[in-house]
Amino acid sequence: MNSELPEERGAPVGRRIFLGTLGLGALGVFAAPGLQRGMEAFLGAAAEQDPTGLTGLLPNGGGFRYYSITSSVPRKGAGTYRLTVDGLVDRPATYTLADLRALPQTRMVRDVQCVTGWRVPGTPFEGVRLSRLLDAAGTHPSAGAVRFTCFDGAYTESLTLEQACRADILVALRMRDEDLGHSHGGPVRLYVAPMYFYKSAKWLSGITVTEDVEPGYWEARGYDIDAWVGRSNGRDDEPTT
Ligand SMILES: Nc1nc2c(c(=O)[nH]1)N[C@H]1C(S)=C(S)[C@@H](COP(=O)(O)O)O[C@H]1N2
Ligand SMILES: [Mo]
Repeated sequence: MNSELPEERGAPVGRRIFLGTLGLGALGVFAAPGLQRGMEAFLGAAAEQDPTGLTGLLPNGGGFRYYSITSSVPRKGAGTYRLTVDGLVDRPATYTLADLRALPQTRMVRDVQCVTGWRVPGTPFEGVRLSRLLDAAGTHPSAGAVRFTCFDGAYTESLTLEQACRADILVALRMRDEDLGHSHGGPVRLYVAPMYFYKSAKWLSGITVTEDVEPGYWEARGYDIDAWVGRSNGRDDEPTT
């Protein structure tokens, strides 16, 4: 599944019907302020009908857009969430949400920039530095990259080990000073502050240390692997860090 670009997918008729449905639903849900839970339910329902990736057109609150490459994503919370760290490491580990919350938290406020053009200024993210989890695991001398997997069962991302050790990359538990909601990739997403937002994998479930970079979902479909804001993907946006 998901082997083609969104623009190339789906029958045109189905897409028209889908967008029509979406427009009506959006009016009903987004007219009411403060209905975060209702909005998440709506986004989930919309994504359910959307094998095309067009949910990227949906507002996700506060200037964000909702993206998911899968039609549905299971909900995970304190009881069911697990993050595994494995691959070329001395000490593989599995973290619960409580484990992650017990580690030192770093809060950063930077702009968020999507490669499709939208930008959200001054967004607080908070969580555990990725470098801390990698240090705890102890990477082998042959390690050169990190691969990220998600409990949506489909999205992947990657960084070089050097990039992954930067201080401005978080395993984020909070966004805008609230626990990460499901629609933003909660309970835990990656946050790669200096790069386009597609690097910030939502619903993070696995961190695997590898020898070489394995291109992530969008990179296998043409986006740059080194996704520095303003210096990649043919764009000249203001850097976010
Ligand atoms: N698991 C997963 N992570 C993902 C994506 C996705 O489709 N699935 N989309 C990426 C893209 S292109 C963007 S712009 C952001 C959108 O995050 P948001 O839905 O919180 O606005 O998530 C990124 N991480
Ligand atoms: Mo994006």
